[in-house]
Amino acid sequence: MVGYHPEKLIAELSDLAMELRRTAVEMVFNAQSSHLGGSLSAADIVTALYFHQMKLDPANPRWPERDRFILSKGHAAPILYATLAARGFFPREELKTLRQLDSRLQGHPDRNKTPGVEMTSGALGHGLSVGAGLALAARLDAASYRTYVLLGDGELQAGVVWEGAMEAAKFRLENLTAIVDYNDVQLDGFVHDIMPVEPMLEKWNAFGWHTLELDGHNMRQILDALDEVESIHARPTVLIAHTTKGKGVSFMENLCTWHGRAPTLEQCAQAINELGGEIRG
Ligand SMILES: Cc1ncc(C[n+]2csc(CCOP(=O)(O)OP(=O)(O)O)c2C)c(N)n1
Repeated sequence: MVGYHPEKLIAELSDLAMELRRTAVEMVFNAQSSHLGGSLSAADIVTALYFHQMKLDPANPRWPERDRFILSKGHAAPILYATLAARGFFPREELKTLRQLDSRLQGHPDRNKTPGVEMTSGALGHGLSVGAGLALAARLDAASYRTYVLLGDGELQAGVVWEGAMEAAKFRLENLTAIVDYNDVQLDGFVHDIMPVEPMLEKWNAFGWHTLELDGHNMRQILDALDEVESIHARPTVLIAHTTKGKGVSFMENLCTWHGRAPTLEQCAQAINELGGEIRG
């Protein structure tokens, strides 16, 4: 049976995801640049991982036994930075420096700069192969950490993703979990128009993966799926998480025009309001 998660936990994590969305909006407004749509779609998944699922020690970001998270869709850096700061990897104050020269928070994640970032990403497609390498390394070291890789559905159009998928199945990497943030929107249009990735479940199954499908904005379903992953043996698992790009902000939802645009002050205020908060000074 999938673990029971109390209502209180679900509500707390869902609220936290909203708070992290608000933080991401503020960051992108301050920087007047970066990627909100794919940050807002990933917020619930990233919150569940960092505030419930993963073993971490923010005071010791390179603790050998930590679970690893790879943001393969590296352009969603704002939600990762908002989460890392909230989890205590670095001061929240630093979030204001997003994309500034010499900041530790560059437009795309840099593992040599930012505490808690496991992989330098941004060039789409590479996270799954690196994640498979980490998972294989864990096995060779007899270490118990797990590796989670978050991919965009548009990113799945990159052939190298499937090389990683083959490798993970060949080595039966049960300690590797891929999560597809399946919002059906990429940079300049719908994924189903530009280069369809369906049939999604059949593809991953054919590559030898265990597949789970869920609503990527339903915290209970996310936690249940992450629990179920741990009962799967001799195969990697992929969570196909159905999401909405720009989730929570009415004028951003499902629009590729908000893939990489910064809000005006009025739009920022409205977005934060719709996400249940008030703009801070
Ligand atoms: C190899 C590579 N090609 C192109 C890009 C430019 N690019 C950045 S984000 C993006 C769209 C990604 O869509 P998706 O993976 O669905 O991300 P999400 O909708 O979750 O933001 C593209 C094409 C890139 N970063 N890397």
